[in-house]
Amino acid sequence: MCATCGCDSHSHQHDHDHSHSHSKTIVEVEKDVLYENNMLAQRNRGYFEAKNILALNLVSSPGSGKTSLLERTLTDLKEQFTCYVIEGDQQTSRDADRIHATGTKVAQINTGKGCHLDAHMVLHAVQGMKPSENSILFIENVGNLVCPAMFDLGEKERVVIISVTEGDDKPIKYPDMFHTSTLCIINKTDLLPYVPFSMDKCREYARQVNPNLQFIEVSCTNGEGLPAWYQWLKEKVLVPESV
Ligand SMILES: Nc1nc2c(ncn2[C@@H]2O[C@H](COP(=O)(O)OP(=O)(O)OP(=O)(O)O)[C@@H](O)[C@H]2O)c(=O)[nH]1
Ligand SMILES: [Mg+2]
Repeated sequence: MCATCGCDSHSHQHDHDHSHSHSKTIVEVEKDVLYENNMLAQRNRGYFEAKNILALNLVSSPGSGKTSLLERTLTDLKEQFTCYVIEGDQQTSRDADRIHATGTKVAQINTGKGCHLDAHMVLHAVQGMKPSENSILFIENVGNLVCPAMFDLGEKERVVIISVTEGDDKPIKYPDMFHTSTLCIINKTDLLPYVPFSMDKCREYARQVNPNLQFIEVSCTNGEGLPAWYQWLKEKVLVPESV
């Protein structure tokens, strides 16, 4: 159970009449937490828009390849964009160390018992980081396909990463994450010969929960497909009007 979002409460949301007092209290707390989060997310979004910062929230199960994707991206695009990274993990600065090694400014957030980043954490990280105008801010969320879906961070786009080792049915088992994302990156395609993963089924399941979802297939290990991801990024970056 997450100490901050009370995700334990979700198992209480049945269809039948359920009037235990503890259940009612938990739902109210969840509403309050999300209300406050959404207000702060709007504040973050306004800040990002004012400074023309493209903020992207990278979400996935643990180990799908979020940090690997960032390592490749930051290395390959360092001459073209100014980038910043916020790293979310329960413990350690291992991912921040990997990002730091690419020469990118990075802030690590350790959530402790928490299973997701929230808008308040991002606000604090951004205040310390002071990203420059016309930059890209990548926010790597805690590896978790459930709770981060509920927490708006003020990002422009949410990018969900799934790797072929996880099984092609994840989009219908964890629909909220795929429903709230703009782009789905399917990673570890180099392993396709060794695992029972149907690309067609995965896309079909994902479209059932989000007909507008875009897909890019990549391998962070051999670099296959990364140019399509870089192209997607370039199209999202708003070029400031010349003065
Ligand atoms: N074969 C293969 N392995 C990959 C690929 N991308 C990442 N990996 C491996 O997958 C493991 C997890 O990668 P990470 O980038 O740490 O994953 P993550 O999503 O950042 O993990 P958390 O931050 O713990 O949620 C590492 O051992 C990577 O080397 C890929 O495209 N192919
Ligand atoms: Mg990581």
